[in-house]
Amino acid sequence: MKTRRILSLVLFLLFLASCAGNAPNTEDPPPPLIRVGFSQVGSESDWRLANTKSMTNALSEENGFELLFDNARQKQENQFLAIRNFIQQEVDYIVIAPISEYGWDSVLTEARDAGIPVIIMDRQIQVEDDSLYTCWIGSDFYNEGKIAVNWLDDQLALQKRTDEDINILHIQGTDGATAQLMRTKALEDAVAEREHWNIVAQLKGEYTEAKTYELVSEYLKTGESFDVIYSENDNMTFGALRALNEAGITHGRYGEVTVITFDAVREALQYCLNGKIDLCVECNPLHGPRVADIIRRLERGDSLSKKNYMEEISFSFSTLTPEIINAREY
Ligand code: GZL
Repeated sequence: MKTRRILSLVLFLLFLASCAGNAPNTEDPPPPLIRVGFSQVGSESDWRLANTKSMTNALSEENGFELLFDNARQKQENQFLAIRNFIQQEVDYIVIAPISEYGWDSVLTEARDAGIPVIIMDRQIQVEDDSLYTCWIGSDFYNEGKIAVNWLDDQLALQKRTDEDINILHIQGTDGATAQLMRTKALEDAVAEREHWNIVAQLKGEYTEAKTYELVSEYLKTGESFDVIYSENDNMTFGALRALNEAGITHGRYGEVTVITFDAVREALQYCLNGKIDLCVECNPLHGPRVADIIRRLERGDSLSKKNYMEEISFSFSTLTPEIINAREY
């Protein structure tokens, strides 16, 4: 921020000097680019790739930004290194998509001491002093989970199965990610309130297809049966379905196992239209334009709300069409 203000002043003085000596200069110098350091979780899922694309498209040079991008490859220590590097390079803003909610106090204090505003995007963070970050933009992950459990309630009522024991295989995302914590809490709260719902196992799929395929293949060897898969992102769901298919277990609209998934990337919606997934709960990754708008408003000195939520919906076989899928951005 400091560098950019000094640069603006120098450019303005040069501009005045050019006016004094010659004919008025009709070509105003372009304003200096806003330098943004962005620390991204990784590239673990289709959702994450869509999120990165949205950010790089919005924070482009033609839009007035210089983007310094770092992929932490799902390791928080890589995020700390990247943020310290951004501070060294005296960026104007730091944007963080945090891997986990915890451990941010020290590095964000360094950013504040350097006078660099921090915007948190996607998952949230827990810090002693929330003035360490300017604002957050992301999803209401608990509400996403509520959408899923309320839909399951309705389906079981339609099928007259409200008094039947319902065994749920729960596939969780990265430990400590807000999406994991809140989607898990929504399911666990629902199970606590329903005497017939039972979580048979909680597998930690790390949001990846490969890890989940391995865990579900292993789990199926126990012979435990289950009626529902509640999977905290689409890529883990794809891994689980691959394992079910290999074991000859049917799933989806007419299958033995009801499938609930989160993110609603295009491939998951296609599975849903084909009757192989029952419910896709949207988690909107297209934060780029909103983050760019937040930075422009900060540049103007506008006030901002601390938390900014994305609008989200859900999709099932009965609401999806090929046109809806084709119109999706990710
Ligand atoms: C949710 C995001 C999660 C997605 C996963 O906002 O943090 O991380 O649900 C991604 O696909 O890996």
